[in-house]
Amino acid sequence: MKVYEYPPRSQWAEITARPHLDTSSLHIKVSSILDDIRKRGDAALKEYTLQFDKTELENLQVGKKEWDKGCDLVSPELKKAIETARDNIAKFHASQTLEILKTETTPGVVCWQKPVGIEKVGLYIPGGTAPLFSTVLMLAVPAHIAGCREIIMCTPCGKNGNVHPAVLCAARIAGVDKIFKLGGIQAIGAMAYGTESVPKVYKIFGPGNQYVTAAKQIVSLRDVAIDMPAGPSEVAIIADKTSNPAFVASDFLSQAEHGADSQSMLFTLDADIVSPIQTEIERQLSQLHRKELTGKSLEHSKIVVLKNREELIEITNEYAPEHLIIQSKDYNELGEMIVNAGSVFLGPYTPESAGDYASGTNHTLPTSGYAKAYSGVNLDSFIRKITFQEITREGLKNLGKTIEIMAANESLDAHKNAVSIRLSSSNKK
Ligand code: HSO
Ligand code: ZN
Repeated sequence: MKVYEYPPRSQWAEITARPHLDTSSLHIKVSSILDDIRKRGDAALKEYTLQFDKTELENLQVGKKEWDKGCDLVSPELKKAIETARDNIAKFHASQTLEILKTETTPGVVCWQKPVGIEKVGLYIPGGTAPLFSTVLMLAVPAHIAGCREIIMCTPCGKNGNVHPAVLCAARIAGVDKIFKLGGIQAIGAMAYGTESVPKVYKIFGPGNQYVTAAKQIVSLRDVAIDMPAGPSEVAIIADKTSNPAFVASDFLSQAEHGADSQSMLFTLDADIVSPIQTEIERQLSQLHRKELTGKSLEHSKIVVLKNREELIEITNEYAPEHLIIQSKDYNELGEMIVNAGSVFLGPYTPESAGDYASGTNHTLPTSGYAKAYSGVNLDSFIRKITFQEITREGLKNLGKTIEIMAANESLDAHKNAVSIRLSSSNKK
């Protein structure tokens, strides 16, 4: 962990920079695999799964019995926890539903927006050492509320050919329709193009490694929409002398634990709190299962002591963290000043873990500074808003001149005629 005390502004760009992951060199390799999947469908999916994941698949889809059996392996305690999380995520995302508002912009001219769920969505859940079944809830629950008609999911299976039981259980509880045992490039290609077994979807969601990210970028150029650009996970914490060093350290580590490329940042005005927090980080780190990997991520994590409140807020907004935890005494006031962040956690009893699992907010969030322009996944991510309008004869009389003048000035006669012809017609229907 590097500590910066009162860094000059000229150093801020370096402090807030993320390690740049250049996936362009991967693109040629990933593109050729995607092309092959597009051409050869299931056969290509099976071959690449054997080559990359060392698994021979007969059926790509998880059968009903297999799904039931996986769910039975999950303890009642975990099942209940998943259900509680599902309920809170559902409550929060349902609260984002928009009321349809009809607006009369000119007498006789009525316009409105109707939210419609994307018909077919594909969710990607990575495998790895700790399959994050919580991500299944974060994607499938809002998809359901949005009214998506077909929700499919791809996730790699283990060497034994089985998908992790908790992933199966979360998918059942969240209402996923079909699961396919596909990981990495194969999963993204299958959902983007469709194959004999895997339906094509219109939008792909979910995190993944650099191969998944490259594949999502490539398929999004032509074939399918994607949720957002993805990079390594990160947290920034703002703390002061009233903050509990053990709480701060636990949040710092909870994000670092995700992967060697994760980043945790601490911003403070109080140089005195740095040492007790560092001591706590060392103490808690030594007790973690994933202490080696977490230690690696700490190597590029940073503690920054700033001169004043303006600097504190400015550097936080410049960093635009995926997660921001504010544990200072004036956390509400500071929170109001935040304009760039994926998700903000206010006060000493609001750990990021709450949002990661069960408070109700979504944990699929913009990383790498994308919080300056993107929102995290929410109900809108699964919806298109279709505009409607209805104009009466009287309404067209009121607005017609404006349209005709504009059309004429764009030299678009047919546009003008579409109004003139109606207004001059004697047919009152
Ligand atoms: N912090 C992660 C989400 C997660 N944490 C899943 C635990 N499980 C990215 O926002
Ligand atoms: Zn997390």
